[in-house]
Amino acid sequence: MQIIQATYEQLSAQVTQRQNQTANKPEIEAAVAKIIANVRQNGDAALTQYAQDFDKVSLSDFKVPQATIDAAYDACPADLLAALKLAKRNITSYHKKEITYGFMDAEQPGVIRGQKVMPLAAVGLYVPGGTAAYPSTILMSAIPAKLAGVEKIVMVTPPQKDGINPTVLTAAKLAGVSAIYQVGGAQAVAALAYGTKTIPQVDKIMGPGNIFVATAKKQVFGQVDIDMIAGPSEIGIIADKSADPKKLAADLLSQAEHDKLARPMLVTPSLELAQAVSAQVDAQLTTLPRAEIARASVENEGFIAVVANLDQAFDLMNQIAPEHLEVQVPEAITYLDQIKNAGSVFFGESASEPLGDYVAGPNHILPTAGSARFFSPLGVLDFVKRTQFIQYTPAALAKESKAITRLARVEGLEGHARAIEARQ
Ligand code: HSO
Ligand code: ZN
Repeated sequence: MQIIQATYEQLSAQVTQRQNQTANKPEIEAAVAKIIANVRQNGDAALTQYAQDFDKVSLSDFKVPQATIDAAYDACPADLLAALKLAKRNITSYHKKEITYGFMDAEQPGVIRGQKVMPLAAVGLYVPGGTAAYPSTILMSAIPAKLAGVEKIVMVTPPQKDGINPTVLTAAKLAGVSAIYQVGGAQAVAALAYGTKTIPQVDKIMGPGNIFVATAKKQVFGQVDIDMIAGPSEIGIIADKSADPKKLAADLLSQAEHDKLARPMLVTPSLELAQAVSAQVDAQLTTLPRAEIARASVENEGFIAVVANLDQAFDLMNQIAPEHLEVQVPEAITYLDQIKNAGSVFFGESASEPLGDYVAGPNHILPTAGSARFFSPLGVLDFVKRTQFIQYTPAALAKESKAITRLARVEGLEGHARAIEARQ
């Protein structure tokens, strides 16, 4: 793994350069726009055609029968089901704390003001096909939606020759997914955004997918809401010489194995630790089953930066705004105040990143590519909307009418002023 020793200014400049987002590809934009238009116009017929052309399956009914879901659930090995249930319990107990309620005030005589918080009626969850279909991600998205009060949680996933991964079906049932449809790609996103005869229209589309899915989500934004567009996984570690290089290397590789473009990063004041971690990464790569992916990530995207002190390490990480941040120094949690930009933070030696991926309870759907500067982890708030309301007595309105008509007329809106004066 590349070790960079440079001045803070040089490191900071390198980080800025890496962060520039990749531009959209116009050919993909055009292909996706065509698919969306076709699904809008031809509905289920277009979906059947795409299943044939892209997925090489002939499907007349996209809906996965409840009996298939129940059978997968019943056949789930007991220890696996127990692990999923543990994850569900902790995700639930954590996200329950995010539930917000509206309010109503009566601060001024004759005036009621309030805000009502309501769940979205329906959301669509995209689950990628093949090995990227993570049951844990289904729990992380469907459980907060359920807690928010969403009644209809629709899952779509590309058709698979030998059927949908049974653990995906089990997690969907456990998380309270209402219906599962075998449709993938941009066409699935289009179907959720506009609805077809079989696939219900939703208010928000969530979940990771390939470039076609991500582009489709961007294109239907406005027609529906979407979650953030997730980039490759990132792990940033801040560690001092007290940390164990073996554990740090293992944690870096845990994210490197997600994607060739994943970004494992270590920032440390200790050159000795930097060298030991780099050697450990090489050693551990020799036995990692997904070494090909992890090695590409480590070699092309990963780095170890050696800084002058821990303050500089925090400053650099705040600039990077990593999806995951591990703080591996003594009394790690006392550094909470120094963290400004990060999706999810892991304090101390036992808080290894995969703990958060699976069972701790905080969400693992997190802002990437520096967007932790302005985005938050997925949670209950992503599945609600707010409406505000007012009620005034005639006397309370009379008290404000002068101010209202004055403001209306300065904006040239005589009709507004007259609406108020009609009540005097
Ligand atoms: N670390 C990934 C989530 C994940 N890991 C799912 C395992 N399964 C992105 O935060
Ligand atoms: Zn992970």
